[in-house]
Amino acid sequence: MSCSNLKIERISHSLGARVSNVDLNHIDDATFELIREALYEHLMLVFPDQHDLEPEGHARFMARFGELVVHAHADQYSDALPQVCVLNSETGGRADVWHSDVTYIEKPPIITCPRLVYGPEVGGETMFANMYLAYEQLSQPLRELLDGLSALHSSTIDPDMCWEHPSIIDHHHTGKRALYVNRLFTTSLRQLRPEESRVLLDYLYQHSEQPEFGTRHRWSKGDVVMWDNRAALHYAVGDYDEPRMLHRCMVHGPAPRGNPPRWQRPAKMRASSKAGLIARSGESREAISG
Ligand SMILES: O=C(O)CCC(=O)C(=O)O
Ligand SMILES: [Fe+2]
Repeated sequence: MSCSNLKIERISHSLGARVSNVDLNHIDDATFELIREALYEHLMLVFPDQHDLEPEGHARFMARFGELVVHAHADQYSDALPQVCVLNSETGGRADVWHSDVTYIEKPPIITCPRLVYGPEVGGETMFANMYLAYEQLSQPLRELLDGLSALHSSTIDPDMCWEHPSIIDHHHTGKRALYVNRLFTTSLRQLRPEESRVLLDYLYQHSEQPEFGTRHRWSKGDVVMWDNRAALHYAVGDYDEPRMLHRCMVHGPAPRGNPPRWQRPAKMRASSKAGLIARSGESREAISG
């Protein structure tokens, strides 16, 4: 299909666009470039009516963005296509906590793209938040503080899988600054004391999850949705009982860039029951593969 037919319409004030008049099985180079630029401009794209897109075509389309990720903890579609993972609501494939995917590794995916295989008639929507806006709408002093702090992210399934990233990142493609912490995987701000870290992270989650920064997608059969996993958060609303299944591809990218920490980690504190409680609160996080 020629790129002149591509139609891109914004779907909310904060992020997201619907891309129509395109068949993801047949994309020429010019159309692909328009889609990539639209993704980085709108952070989240919806491609309706991709009824003929099979897992092979889905993976082929996504591989144009870069090397595909094989997720360590998610079910794989098949031995031949381990890059397509299966999120089945009946076997734990639910993610009803705000997050960005797999931030607990050195190089978290830059793009995530699920396709709805089946889902409930109503409900099972997915919410998104724009983390450029979250950054921009912090006060100058708080932005400056965060700029000097790194954040620890750890897997909810294997706590030995963890990585430290800047809490403010410079986006690898746009160069814009984004807040880079999420409720599911970020466990501490490393240069603060545990109590300080808890309070500040709680504030940052509440701030970034506010409705003004977000939008909500109601899925229809044939929908493919794609997001910028460095500049957007998402939340899969868990309000349904019917079976729901997604096939998902993710794209590898560089390690998140940002300024180095400006301070040392605080000296080890005296054992305090309060600090222990705060440190342990991470254990109550549900095991979600993200
Ligand atoms: O179930 C959804 O809508 C999204 C699930 C999710 O978190 C993901 O695909 O990364
Ligand atoms: Fe996710």
